[in-house]
Amino acid sequence: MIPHCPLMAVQDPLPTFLIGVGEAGIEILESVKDVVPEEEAENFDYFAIDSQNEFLNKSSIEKQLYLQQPDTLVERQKERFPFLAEDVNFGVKGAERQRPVGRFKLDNPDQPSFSDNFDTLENHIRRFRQEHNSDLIQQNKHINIILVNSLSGGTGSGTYPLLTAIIHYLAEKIRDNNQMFAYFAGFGIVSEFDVGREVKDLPGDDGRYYANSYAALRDLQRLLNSGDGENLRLPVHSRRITKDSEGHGTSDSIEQALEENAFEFEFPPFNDYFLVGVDEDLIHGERSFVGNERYDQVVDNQVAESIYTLAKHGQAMENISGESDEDSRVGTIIETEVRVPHEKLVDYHETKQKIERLETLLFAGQGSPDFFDTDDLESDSDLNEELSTIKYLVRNPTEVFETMEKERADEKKDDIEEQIDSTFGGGLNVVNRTPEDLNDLIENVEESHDLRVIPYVLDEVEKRINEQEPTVRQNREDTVNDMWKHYELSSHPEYGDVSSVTQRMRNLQDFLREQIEETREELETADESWWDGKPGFRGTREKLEDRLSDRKEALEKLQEAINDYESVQALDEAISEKRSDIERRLKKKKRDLDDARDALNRLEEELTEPLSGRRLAEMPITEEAFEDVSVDKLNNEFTDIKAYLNEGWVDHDDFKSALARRFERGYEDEEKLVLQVAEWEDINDEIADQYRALGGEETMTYIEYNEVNEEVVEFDKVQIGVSESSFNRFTDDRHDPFGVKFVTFVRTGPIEILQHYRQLQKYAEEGDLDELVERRWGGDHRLAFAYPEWYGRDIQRRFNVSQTIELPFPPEPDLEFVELDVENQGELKHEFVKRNGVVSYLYQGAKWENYRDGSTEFNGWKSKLDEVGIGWPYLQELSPPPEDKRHWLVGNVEWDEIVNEYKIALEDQEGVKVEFMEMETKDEATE
Ligand SMILES: Nc1nc2c(ncn2[C@@H]2O[C@H](COP(=O)(O)OP(=O)(O)OP(=O)(O)O)[C@@H](O)[C@H]2O)c(=O)[nH]1
Ligand SMILES: [Mg+2]
Repeated sequence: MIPHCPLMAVQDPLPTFLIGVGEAGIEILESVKDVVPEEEAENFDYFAIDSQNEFLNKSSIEKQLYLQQPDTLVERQKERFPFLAEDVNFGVKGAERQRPVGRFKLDNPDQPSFSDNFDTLENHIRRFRQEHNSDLIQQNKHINIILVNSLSGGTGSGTYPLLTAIIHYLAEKIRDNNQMFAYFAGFGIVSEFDVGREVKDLPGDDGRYYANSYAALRDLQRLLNSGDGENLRLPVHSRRITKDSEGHGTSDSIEQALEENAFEFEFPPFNDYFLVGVDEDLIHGERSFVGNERYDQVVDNQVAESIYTLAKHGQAMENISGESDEDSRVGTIIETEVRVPHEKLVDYHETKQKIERLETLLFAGQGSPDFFDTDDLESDSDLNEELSTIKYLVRNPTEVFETMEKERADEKKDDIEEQIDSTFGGGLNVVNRTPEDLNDLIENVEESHDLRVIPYVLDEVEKRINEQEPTVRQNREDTVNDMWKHYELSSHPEYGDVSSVTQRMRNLQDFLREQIEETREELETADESWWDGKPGFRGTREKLEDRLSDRKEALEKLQEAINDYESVQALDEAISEKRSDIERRLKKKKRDLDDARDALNRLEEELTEPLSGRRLAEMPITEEAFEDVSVDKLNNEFTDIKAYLNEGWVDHDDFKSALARRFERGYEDEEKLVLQVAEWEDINDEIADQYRALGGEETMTYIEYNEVNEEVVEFDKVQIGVSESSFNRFTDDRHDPFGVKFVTFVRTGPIEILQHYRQLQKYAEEGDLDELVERRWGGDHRLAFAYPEWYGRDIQRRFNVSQTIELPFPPEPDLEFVELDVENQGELKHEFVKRNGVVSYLYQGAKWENYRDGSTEFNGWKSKLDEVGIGWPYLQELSPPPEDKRHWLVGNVEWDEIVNEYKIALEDQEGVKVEFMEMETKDEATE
């Protein structure tokens, strides 16, 4: 059981500036945006950096930096960038898992150049700080800067040390200039695995993830140990080129940030660095579900919630997070939640309502006595039954009213009649209506009633049409036959040879049109005759004019009869179309009903037996909650966890167990694989001492919930013992009333103590990492290193770093000054060669404890060789064979020749060009 812990006061989150780099970094920033409540949004700002434009384009984050493919001929540049191996490939998209390419895209001379990128970042951070100045001047306040990226890709992982250098510098500047604390934390997503696995069984199908993780973790180790005796230097290579050639990117600020084109770390840059493991099998391919959440969401939400908690309770965080100048620890985070699935229950009841609505709509006819006698309904299957119901409903529209109370049904019918009357009227009115009128009517009725009364409307309209149809049909027939007779078309040579009414109708039309046309032509040419204009007589023109108007009248009359007939036909057709339309729409409703029923079943399952996720636990809901409960009641009365517990819809005991389990999860080893400490017998004393000096492992849990739930959030079921100082409870009225959140921060160190790190190191040493990158990097994992300057020749050699160093030319050593525990001169010479005397002398010069010469200033080559990563064992390795040295001792070979052999070996074997400076002896100097 955890001891009682006083509640903490709530505060606004501290101003927090987040920088997300690469796909993983940007995704996580998006999750933070979702997690931060709207009313606190202004305390957060986001900056997305990627070398892949498509990710930036689809991101909702406005502040962006696109690391472009540099224009300058990359081939020409390579030799000027010691971290670019000769065979490095620049693809078009992003850095394609190549860390050195990521670094180059940030540190390159083109636009945006490194200096431009520096300025952009500085401006964003400065502006953010200024915007929050008024909050910040209040006591105890500080600003957070958080860098998020994966360690196993190319862009985020390859740029993070250099970005860290910039941010570290800017954070220091804020601390110095503003008497304000700037907290700087990093979150690194790292490929996780069970320690001890064969490399071929590691998750995921791209071995570069592991090589990159290893190199990035080694960089992290360098960063965390910086200043321990020696400052860590991070050179910016593009600046040499920029300044030489074009002269841009030389703002004062960057000049101040750099010492001879390099950042210097006098102490570890991070206040905290958190490693977050991902399983490459689960995060790729088909998105895997872990219980109730997708795996990538689990990880992203965990990080997002932790960042939010860090921003919100940063004040307390300061007490345990690192003092940046001495702490070289790393951490991880575990976030869990217990929730009452209120939203899902609301959803359940809304779905249930929807189903009821759809059922009434679809099965209105089921109440009628002869419903089940229908032939269509012989099949037993529900599906056929329901589909038949729809057909039945459409064909038997009055059934709809059978399921209603008589009074209501009558009222409905009356109203529908009225609407039909006002659109269609009765009697001959129908004849003048169009299908558009029918559409309007249907729309109006559907709006004031619903879909299922439409077949009734169609029936009613059809009835009226049917009443009129015989009259209209008879009228057309009579008109045609009368005219046929009148114009004696039966004997017409061209038109007379048909018998059906429709054919006769068409011929009559043609005949009349032809007559009209001919008469018009005749009228145009006919001269006025003597009889024209004389009363009682009809002249030629008058006769023609009479004929014309007779034919016109006839045609009009005919046309009218035809139109009446056709409009009735058109309405009839529209009605059958509408019937099938309604049937289609009802079938669609039927599908909606099926979907809703499925959803309801799923919801019920999720609510009664929720899947427990790794992050999120949802409380099961009891059966009573599924019965007759209105959505309104849910929304008004079930507003927090307490209400659910009081009503008995969630079992209080189960709830307390869930709280205990989620709390304990923060303390379980399997939840913090990347931070597991190696077996004690594998740890050497020095590391063990460091571990103890740093305070071993520290755990701090934040428990957060809404204050309305205070009386029901209890921890009496917690089984593990934890000290009072390792957790805090926070309540407020802003927190989600349906959830309790646990965020656990674990810190330990040094990084060498971690089993995960040591396993990667072992893979590297035993050639397993090389095997993993067989296909992509020709079996050389060293290509994962993007900061070879920080490592020895073993790594640098892969990059063919060509450098020139100036070495003092060593004065010939005199055996007189050599002090060894031997008696005679012959033995001394022998021992001198045997004990690497020459190498020791060259390496340490007069500082070598066995050499006592006060007359030269030769202090050895050590410091110069360190700059190019050549340590004692390398120098020893490239020494000329002992015989040569023996020859020199006996005077057969000149000292100059021996020294020259070293020069040649350094050039040939290590690619380091040596230039000798002449040494002054003390005597010369004083003369
Ligand atoms: N948490 C989390 N991890 C992710 C996500 N997408 C990719 N990763 C992990 O991130 C690593 C790959 O790094 P990315 O962020 O894709 O790489 P990048 O920085 O964009 O670099 P390049 O694409 O190689 O230029 C792998 O370990 C993935 O498992 C994500 O959405 N969330
Ligand atoms: Mg990417």
